Amino acid sequence: MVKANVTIDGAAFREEGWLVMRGAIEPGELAAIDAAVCDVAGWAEADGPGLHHFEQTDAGAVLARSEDFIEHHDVLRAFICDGLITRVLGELFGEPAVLFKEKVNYKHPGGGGFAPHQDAPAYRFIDHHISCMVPLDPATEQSGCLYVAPVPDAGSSTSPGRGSMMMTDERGRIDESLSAGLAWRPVPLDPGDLLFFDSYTPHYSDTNSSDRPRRAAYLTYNAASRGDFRDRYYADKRADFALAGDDFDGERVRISIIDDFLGRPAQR
Ligand SMILES: O=C(O)CCC(=O)C(=O)O
Repeated sequence: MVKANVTIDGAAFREEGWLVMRGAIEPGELAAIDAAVCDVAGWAEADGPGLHHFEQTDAGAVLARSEDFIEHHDVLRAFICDGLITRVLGELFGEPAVLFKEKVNYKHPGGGGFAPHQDAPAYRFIDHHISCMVPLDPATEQSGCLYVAPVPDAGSSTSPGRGSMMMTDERGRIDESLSAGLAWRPVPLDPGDLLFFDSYTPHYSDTNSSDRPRRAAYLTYNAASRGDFRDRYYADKRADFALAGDDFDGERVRISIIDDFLGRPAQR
């Protein structure tokens, strides 16, 4: 079970745009989630359910991301839709949260990083989301942890999260000239920790230069009063990918609606 006694610092989330909760998940629960994520990764190789994306590393083609899987795994559905995370999000949104999308980024050794971006342009239909990163392996600077920065209009918003300043270009990235001016901070995490961040919070990550995978689930929610868009999001994303193909410029594999992922197209 997740721990009942964690404190939820909503003021820190509104001030910073992110919130780290250390040791929030009990080891037994964490082991069950880890095993469930291994099941999902197995589906990618066995033509099972879910939407899976591969990337090329110097060691060969590896799984980069799995998404759209909760209908097929009871352990993950319970953890994602009815547990500590939705309880915290109820506080951060100020009302119940509904799942918008779920994914696992595997970041195998040599797996690509993500250019500085905000998630908002990738998440259609509504303009505000909060994501929770659930690391399953240590996320360190070497293994490719997230770096986050406050948006420049910090503190001026009354929205439940950050100011909604969009800083991205047509690719969905934060231009280098803007990115260079942001106060980036690494967020190293251990399994059991949680990182909540707003869809306007600038973030990026580096290639995994360690010799172990850096797996992490990213669970994205919106305020329930705005509606339930999950089915529409995945129908739209699958249609988009069918039309646009599997890469950007033949150089970067398409795993997102925006061009933020720096991994190479897989040779399989
Ligand atoms: O997993 C990572 O390293 C970064 C993930 C990310 O920024 C994203 O999926 O939008």
